[in-house]
Amino acid sequence: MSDASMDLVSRILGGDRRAVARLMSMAENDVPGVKKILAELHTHTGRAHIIGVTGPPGSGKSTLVDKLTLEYRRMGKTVGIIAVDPTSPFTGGALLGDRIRMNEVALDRGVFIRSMGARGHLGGLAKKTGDLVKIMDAFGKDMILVETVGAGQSEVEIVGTAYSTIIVEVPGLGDDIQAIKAGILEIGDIFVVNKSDLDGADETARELDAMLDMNPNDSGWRPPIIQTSALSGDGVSRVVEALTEHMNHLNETGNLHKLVRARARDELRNIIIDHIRSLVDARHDSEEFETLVDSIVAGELDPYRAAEIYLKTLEG
Ligand SMILES: Nc1nc2c(ncn2[C@@H]2O[C@H](COP(=O)(O)OP(=O)(O)OP(=O)(O)O)[C@@H](O)[C@H]2O)c(=O)[nH]1
Ligand SMILES: [Mg+2]
Repeated sequence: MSDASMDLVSRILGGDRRAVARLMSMAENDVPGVKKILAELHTHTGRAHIIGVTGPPGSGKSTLVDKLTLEYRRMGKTVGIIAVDPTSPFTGGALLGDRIRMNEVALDRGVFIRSMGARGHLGGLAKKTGDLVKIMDAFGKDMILVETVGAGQSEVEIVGTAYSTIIVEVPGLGDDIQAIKAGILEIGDIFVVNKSDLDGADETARELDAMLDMNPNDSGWRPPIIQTSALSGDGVSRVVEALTEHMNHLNETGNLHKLVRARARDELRNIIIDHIRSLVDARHDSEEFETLVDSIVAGELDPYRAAEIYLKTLEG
């Protein structure tokens, strides 16, 4: 590894915020050499409690994340916040939630905030989020909060790196509540009915409860449903308690080990796929490749057989 890379690693481990921001940009842009730095940091990870926060636009995720952060800071824990917005073209520490983050959380040295939009990350947002989580973890943040908007497949993947996932809903879902069923119920460890200062919170909580009854999971954990008003902070300490209980549950049942293993498995698989892809990309206009293309066009080879032949040359 180059001196500059070594320097970046030691600066991050030493608590240098600018070095962290720099490496995060490098990871987002996938610059050459970043893999070696992430590899070096890997041995310094594994301590943080990673928490996913997802839910519909405007449900109060950022407000809740800020209030959770204040609670954890009071408990003496450091916090990393990663806000992912797959619908935003912007990236590099700007935008999402920032309008409300001009407060004590943003000024606190024990908190590190990073936002990431979709630009240049098509399909790879979940992986990039995983990289940012890794960097926050190596940086020594005790709690890492990953906020992402929505309830679709990409959000499920983005919060897939979390140990505990909070789903934030709001009162008055009515029939819409059915819409959150697919995919989201399974990933929710804690359900929050935020904006409970508005009408209809009890009813939404009851509907969620009924849905959870109809879809029991086999992890032994019944997700609690907590009413909050993130704006005033009401109920937020109960979310903190539930997160602690969920982490204890994961530890006691051995489910944490299973989660960690599943993550390691995904990561290894993705690194291998990336590697093979880059091998193919680097040589896709090589002489062997073009000769095979000619053979296919000339009707001498079918593309499946040609692919087999080509893969053999990659192995060598
Ligand atoms: N009445 C009420 N309003 C709230 C509450 N929590 C948040 N809000 C307001 O709801 C709006 C959206 O809050 P955010 O925290 O930005 O919501 P979000 O889910 O992060 O929004 P996106 O990231 O844009 O999807 C803001 O105007 C908040 O002030 C609450 O408990 N009660
Ligand atoms: Mg937000």
